[in-house]
Amino acid sequence: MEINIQKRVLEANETEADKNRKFFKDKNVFVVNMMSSPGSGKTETLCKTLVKLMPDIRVGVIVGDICTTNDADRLEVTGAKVTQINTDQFGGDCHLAANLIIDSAKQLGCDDLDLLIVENIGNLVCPAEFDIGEDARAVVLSVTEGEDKPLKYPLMFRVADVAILNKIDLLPYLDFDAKLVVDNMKQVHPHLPVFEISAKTEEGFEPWLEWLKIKVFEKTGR
Ligand SMILES: Nc1nc2c(ncn2[C@@H]2O[C@H](COP(=O)(O)OP(=O)(O)OP(=O)(O)O)[C@@H](O)[C@H]2O)c(=O)[nH]1
Ligand SMILES: [Mg+2]
Repeated sequence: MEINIQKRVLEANETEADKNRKFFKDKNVFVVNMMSSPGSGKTETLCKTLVKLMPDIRVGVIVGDICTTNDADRLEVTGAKVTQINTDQFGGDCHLAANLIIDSAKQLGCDDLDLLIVENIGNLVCPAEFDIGEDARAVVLSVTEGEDKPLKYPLMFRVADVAILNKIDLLPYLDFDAKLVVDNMKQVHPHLPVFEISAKTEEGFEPWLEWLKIKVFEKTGR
């Protein structure tokens, strides 16, 4: 019974995701769904990424959290158009479902955007199951989380189109094997592109920015 309910929820989500996909296609905007466990550095990575991409690439952000507008406040400083979704109004969901995205996207007004980034709620499990009509999924893992996480939470890495290994500035202070975590990611998803960065020091950003720019160009022609 529980399995049937879960199946219906995901089927209903897929219908909404298809509507979002059509909307984003009509608006000719490239959409990235950024996911990770809480605190691995999604917002910090985005703050640095947005400053480096704009104004050449016009970026908007929808940020999801259960409570607070902290992340929207941090992201707005970059000058990007930002809107926050708080799921505590809808029961405190631990992921952004497709039906929550469209109103925020309309509120941002995607007509003058090349790139829309959705910072999903911090959670390495549920967001991977909910298609939001995005073009690409990015997963962020930080070096403080353990090399085994891609093996323990494989769905997130399987559905990802790109992975960011963040906080590499901390490597000198940790017993963390960066090669092993990348091998584990590739065991789950063999050709997954992985970018090793520090959102704090901005080390390693160029290949990640280049990947994003190419993807935006491939969809929008801009
Ligand atoms: N040393 C170091 N700290 C970082 C780095 N990136 C982020 N942080 C810190 O890690 C903490 C969490 O970063 P956030 O960007 O808020 O993480 P998040 O994934 O957006 O968190 P949620 O939205 O709550 O899921 C903050 O204190 C950041 O300053 C990094 O590259 N190096
Ligand atoms: Mg955040």
